[in-house]
This record gives sequence, structure tokens and C-alpha cells, in this order.
Amino acid sequence: MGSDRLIRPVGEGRVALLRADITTLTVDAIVNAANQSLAGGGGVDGAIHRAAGPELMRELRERYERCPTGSAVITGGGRLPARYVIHAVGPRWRDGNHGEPELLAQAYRSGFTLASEHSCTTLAAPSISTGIYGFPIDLAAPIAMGAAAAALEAPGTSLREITFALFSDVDLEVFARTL
Ligand code: AR6
Repeated sequence: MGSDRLIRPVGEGRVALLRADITTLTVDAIVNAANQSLAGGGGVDGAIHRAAGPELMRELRERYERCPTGSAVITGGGRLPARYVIHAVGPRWRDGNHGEPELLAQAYRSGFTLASEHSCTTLAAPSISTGIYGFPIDLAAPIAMGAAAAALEAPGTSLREITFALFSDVDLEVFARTL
């Protein structure tokens, strides 16, 4: 990973911010911004499936039927450098009055919990829901980083480093302000 990361220590670990294509990162697990039917799609989901190869979809089909908003499932990483992909489903933004913030926090929490259950130390996540699902990123950033900090502080967690892989300079700036 690059040396231009922004880092904040939390508990025994740290939260890092990096402008990167998440599919290139060598970490124990990457988080995917998936949909409830685990059917693949555009955005980071499409990029992850393309980079991982067909094994990812095969494993999803074999092991899971669907994944409700706010929850997550795990597969191997296929051809990715990451060992696992954690497919987390964030909410589609409506108007903010349909539980979107709590559902977004739940999606991150579910993903981080799965990572720890699989003894992951390093994990990278995209900014879930802030692309095709339209969640305003200035509202999403504190939720994402709050969930990451809580996961790193959870007693007994295996997690030591959570990197947010932001896809644009603007997204990185918004997260950096919150950091
Ligand atoms: N690495 C890191 N971040 C990325 C990458 C990448 N390679 N590609 C895009 N992003 P989105 P959502 C950023 O739309 O809003 C799919 O069709 C992107 O700039 O990928 O949760 C799924 O199947 C944005 O900041 O996910 C679902 O149907 C962030 O990732 C739906 O989209 C998330 O944008 C989920 O929508």
C-alpha cells in the first residue's frame, strides 16, 4: 500500500485512509458494497467481481441465497490479493428518515464482525452506499469511521487495521475531515 496514507490510532489498532482501487490491496479481507440478491452489479461490486474472477459468484451462489440490508456474508477472494471478500449490503438512500444511518452502521458492523470471526488482522472497506445507492458521503463518513473505531476497540477482536479505500480525491477529503 502507498506511503501517503492518513492514519489514526484507535485502541490497539488504527484506521487508515487511502485513495485506492480496493481490488489492488493486499489485506486479509476487503469489503464489497453488495446488494441483497448478491447478484453483482456496477461500482465497486462490479470491479471486485471482475478482478476476483468467476469463483466469487460461484461461491456466493453455492453458499448464500440473499443478504438483507445491514448484514454481510463472506467468501474467498478468488484471484484477488485479499484472502476474503466480505459482501456487505448498505441501504439505498431515500430521504434519511427510513433508518438509513442505522442500516449503514449495521452493514459496517456486520462486515467487521465477520472479519474478526475469520481472524482477519487487516481489512479494507469502500465507502458503502455512497455511489449508486446515493447516501450523502458527508453523512456516511462519520458513520463508517465510527463503526471502524468501535470494531477496533471491541474486546477480543482480531482486527488491527481498517483501511478505507476511497475512490476519488473528494471522497478522501470528506473522510479525512472526519478523521
Ligand atoms: N475501489 C474502491 N472504491 C470504489 C471502487 C473501487 N474499485 N469502485 C467504485 N468505488 P458503489 P453502493 C466507490 O456504487 O452505493 C452495485 O451495483 C464509489 O466511488 O459501488 O453501495 C451493487 O451491486 C463509491 O464511493 O456502491 C449494488 O447494487 C463507493 O465505492 C449497488 O451498486 C460505493 O459505490 C451498491 O451501491
